[in-house]
Amino acid sequence: MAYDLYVITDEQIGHGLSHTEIARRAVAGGADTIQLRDKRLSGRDLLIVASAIRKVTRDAGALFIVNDRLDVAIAAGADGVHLGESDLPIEHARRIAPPGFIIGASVGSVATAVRAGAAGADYVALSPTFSTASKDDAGPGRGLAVLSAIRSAVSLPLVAIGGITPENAVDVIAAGADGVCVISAVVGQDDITAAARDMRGRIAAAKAGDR
Ligand code: TZP
Ligand code: MG
Repeated sequence: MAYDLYVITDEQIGHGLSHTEIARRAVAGGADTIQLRDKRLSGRDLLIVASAIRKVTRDAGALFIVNDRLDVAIAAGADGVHLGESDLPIEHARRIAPPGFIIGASVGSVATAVRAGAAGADYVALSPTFSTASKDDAGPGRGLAVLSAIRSAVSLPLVAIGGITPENAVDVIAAGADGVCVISAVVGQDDITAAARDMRGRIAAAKAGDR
């Protein structure tokens, strides 16, 4: 299923590999969703990278999501955009997005998850689920209790983002997430493909109730 293993590209954490190479290695290990995230790039440069990742993900049968930039996501033919609380409001993005376009939303509580669903989000990400050094302004981890409460309150696909490791992934799935969204646990590893494969296996085992 989409969002089981959702990998965000990051060239700093990826030891200098390009976004496209990170995406290539992650999908080779079974990542089913790739998000391009780079706050430094201009729209024009982001579009060039997004177009390359579009090809990699299409060839692999993976979803492709662009962080923050709905315009770039649409221009590159991505499957969707991921929006946070300081990005375009979901309702407004929905008005511009083509039919079937995926809009994902970062949420921090049950209330914001319910609101995102009502506004038209296609999936929600509890951000950050645990504390993380990968995003400067992520704030404190919200924890598994909030994840479970969101699971009870919304029927949309739910992913956990922030501080997910091979060790805690099983708990995250057990708490009700449909998948995990990671940077360092995959992109920060020497062998990105092997790390993705390992994480995917753990998620599959957790979903099978095989702990
Ligand atoms: N949004 C919320 S936490 C986060 C983002 C982009 C960083 C996740 O990185 P890691 O290394 O998986 O904790
Ligand atoms: Mg954002």
